[in-house]
Amino acid sequence: MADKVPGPCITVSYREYAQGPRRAFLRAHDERTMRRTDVAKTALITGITGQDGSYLTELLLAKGYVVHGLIRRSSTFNTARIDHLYQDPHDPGARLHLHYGDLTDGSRLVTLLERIQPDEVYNLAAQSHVRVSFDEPEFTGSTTGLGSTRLLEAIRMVGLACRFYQASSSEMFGATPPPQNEETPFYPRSPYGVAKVYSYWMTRNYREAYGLFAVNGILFNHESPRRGETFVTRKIATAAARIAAGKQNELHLGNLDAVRDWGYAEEYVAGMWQMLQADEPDDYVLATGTPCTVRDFARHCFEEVGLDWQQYVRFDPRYVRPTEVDALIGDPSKAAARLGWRAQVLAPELAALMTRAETLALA
Ligand code: NAP
Ligand code: G4F
Repeated sequence: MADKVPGPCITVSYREYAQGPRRAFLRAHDERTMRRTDVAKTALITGITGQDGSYLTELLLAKGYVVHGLIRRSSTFNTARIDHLYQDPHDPGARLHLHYGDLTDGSRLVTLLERIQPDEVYNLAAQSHVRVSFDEPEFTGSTTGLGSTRLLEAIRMVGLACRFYQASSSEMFGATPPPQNEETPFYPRSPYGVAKVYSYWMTRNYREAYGLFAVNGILFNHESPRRGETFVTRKIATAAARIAAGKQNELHLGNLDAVRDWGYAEEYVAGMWQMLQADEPDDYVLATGTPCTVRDFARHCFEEVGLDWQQYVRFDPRYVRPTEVDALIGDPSKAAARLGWRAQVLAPELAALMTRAETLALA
């Protein structure tokens, strides 16, 4: 008796499946990989319109992948970060394809996966703003938490032997003091952090229960000129450039004492890809290993435009969180040793490059 478990085109015997779903998954994966050696790999990215999604798309297209992206239907266009990568779907050589869908819509994920048959799935979609998660805890739980389960379960239901990347976060460490690495206990301090911890464990559970090649990238803060405007680094860089250009007078911020480990997003998406190329699925921290306060990041940005930050920054309690994460400083030594991944750009250079980009955009 042959059962369609777990590959859509690969059958394994019931006896083999009875020996363990992990073994069946692995054999199906080996067969699928062998059949596909002569063709380009296919990836599905959720959150393709976000900061990381846009850099990852560039990276995968440059590597020859066919890239499919999940985008949310909205009444205005939300594809600004990937517009420069647009390819006419009528072009037979097009390698970037966008599909409407949402992580809150599980049946859509099933039909899409069935059609796309990806080799790699990068789950980057999330309500990713920590402060907003206190205002919208239920929506954050549904997208940032359950969304990952819907996607993992869709992969299992379709029977795909793909590789799966979960965008886990240093926010999961929360109140646990630094340095934080893969062994550090989680103590989340926001609905966002709690939802990410749930997704982290669901990813591990699908790895252990079904043998899925599923990994958690535990990424510390990473920024770029494409960062959302309300995250603190982009907010500061934009304000510094605008104040220098005479277009703004003040910048209102919350907690200046918070310590973060800020790196450059383009380098971090390369680490995501490296995790999915490893021989075995495992979880990795990506970080620079160096601390910087919000205050110092502001100083670096204002210095780039020749101003003293203290003359322009004002405190506004509306940006203070009900529970704060005081200090996140990552220990990326496992990723360095096993993947050869290392961050090159540190906070002072990052602040300067982001502020220069804002200044250029104003010109
Ligand atoms: P981002 O810029 O906020 O992008 C989030 C993406 O998720 C956007 O494409 C957004 O679509 C999409 N999205 C939100 N809700 C969705 C839903 N219900 N269904 C489908 N798509 C949805 O985030 P990012 O900075 O690129 O981060 C990528 C991932 O890494 C996120 O999961 C984030 O939580 C995680 N992470 C980020 C960092 C960091 O420092 N950047 C660190 C650790 C972990 P729209 O464009 O339509 O809003
Ligand atoms: O830029 P933030 O909003 O980033 P946060 O909360 O660290 O979260 C980001 O990094 C996580 C990884 O650790 C990701 F998982 C998450 O998706 C997101 O990308 O705030 C950074 C710090 C906080 O301590 C905040 O309290 O800056 C402080 N802050 C001070 N004034 C402010 C402000 N944050 C924001 N957004 N806006 C302010 O005016």
